[in-house]
Amino acid sequence: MKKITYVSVLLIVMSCAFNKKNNVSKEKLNPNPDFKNLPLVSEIYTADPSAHIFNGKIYIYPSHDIDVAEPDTDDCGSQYSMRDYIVLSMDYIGGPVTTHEVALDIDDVPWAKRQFWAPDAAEKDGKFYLYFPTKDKNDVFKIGVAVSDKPEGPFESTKNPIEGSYSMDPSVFKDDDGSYYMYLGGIWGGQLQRWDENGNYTEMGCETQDNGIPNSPAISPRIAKMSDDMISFAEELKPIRIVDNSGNPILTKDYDRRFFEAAWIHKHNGTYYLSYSTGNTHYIVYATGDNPYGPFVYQGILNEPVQGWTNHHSTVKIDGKWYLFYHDVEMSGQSNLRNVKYTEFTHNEDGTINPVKTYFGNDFKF
Ligand code: FUB
Repeated sequence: MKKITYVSVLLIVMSCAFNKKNNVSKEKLNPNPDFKNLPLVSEIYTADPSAHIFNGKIYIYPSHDIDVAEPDTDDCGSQYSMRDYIVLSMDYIGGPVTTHEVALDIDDVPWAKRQFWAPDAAEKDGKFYLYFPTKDKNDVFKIGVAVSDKPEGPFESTKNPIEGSYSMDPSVFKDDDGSYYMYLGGIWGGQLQRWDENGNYTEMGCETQDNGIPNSPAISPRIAKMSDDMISFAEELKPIRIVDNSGNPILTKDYDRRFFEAAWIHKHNGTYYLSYSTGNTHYIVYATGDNPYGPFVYQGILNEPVQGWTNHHSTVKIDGKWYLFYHDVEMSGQSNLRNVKYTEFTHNEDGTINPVKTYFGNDFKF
């Protein structure tokens, strides 16, 4: 049983208040959710947590959700209209959480128009790099980068997006040899379907959500090695193949397994684990490979659906244990007002991951 604390009571009261105005969510929320974990912070809404150990502390780079008037009438993600980033930190796992000052505001990004979506961060030679997706003046998602001497910021944005970048949900993985790789992409509102695998762009509306061919291989997330300067790519973005255990590509129509958004890499016992969200089936699943570029072989579920439409995560090893950082909508009951949480997860001896379920009781229905 989780402890009933002052914070829990406050959350229940807030949750009731927000549920009353829950007229923009599409999902049917579980009427009696029994969550296993508490939100990390309750003073702001946070989502899409990218967790790292920097300078011996745990830093979490989340999206900062805000309540906006935009209705959820399409699948473009217009209700996710965030405009700044705020970093969280803990000195140790389970310790008090610090909510830092604003790390980056959209007004300080010269090329940005709207929507600060899921960010990530990396450290190199004592400098910290915040990678973030936002729409440019033409409403096209690109990836920006901002630099700081401190992990919590404030960060200073470069003048332009990373050349050759597109779509959203960047995550940056540091390999054991000191190389850094960016993974990115997301379909539907994330616009990856507008870009072919050679980086050619076709303008299209939100009604075109994938490649439109159910039996064709699903749209792939992309990878590029970072240059030494950490603010540019050392190569063009390349697609990452995700295949089943017979080596056949996961198909567009395979909604339980195909890539949607939120690509993240961790390395365990020499194996590369690519985990990602399946979007409209709400899983975080994972596939494994023997190098950063793949191909990656689909293995199974890492995180069962959470309450709320989106499911977005990161993984980090702390003191020899693996933790999953994720979000749900316990505080608001509203899909675009999320709260970040974490829980431990484990790998089996054969390398598979024990799927995480972050609530007690029946599965959520969508
Ligand atoms: O937070 C906005 C978007 O929702 C993220 O970029 C996606 O991964 C989804 O969580």
